[in-house]
Amino acid sequence: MQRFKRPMNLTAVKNSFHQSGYVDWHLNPRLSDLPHEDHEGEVVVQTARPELKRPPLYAVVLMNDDYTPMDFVIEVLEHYFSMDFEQASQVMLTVHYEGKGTAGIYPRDIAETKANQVNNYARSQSHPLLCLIEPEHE
Ligand code: TYC
Repeated sequence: MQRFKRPMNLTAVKNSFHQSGYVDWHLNPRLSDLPHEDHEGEVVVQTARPELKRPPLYAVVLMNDDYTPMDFVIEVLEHYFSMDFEQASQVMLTVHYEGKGTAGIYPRDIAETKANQVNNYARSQSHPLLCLIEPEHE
């Protein structure tokens, strides 16, 4: 069966784009305000500079302490930060020897959520492990 797309004007394209709730900052081209249709009646969508800036980033930082078992810190890094055992061990040892270390870098909401998850999990297992977030300036 052959299907024909119903031609949409630019306003309809914009409306459906905005109604879709698709507002991911780095994939959200702003549609041009100037309608531009070719002679076949097909809509040509011009992209413009993105409306939104990159979000500020935050480092999720683990602090050293004398009581949390090394294995537990490695498990946290594997589970919440998707590290393999080698990476997780490296980061854990950096924290152990240098006092603190970065587990990952994320937009603020994600960083806060991860830090809360780590702190809640550590507390649920009666470990004093502390996870903080810090503004990340490159
Ligand atoms: N210093 C802890 C120990 O010797 C290990 C540890 C590593 C604790 C990293 C916290 O964020 C941390 N058991």
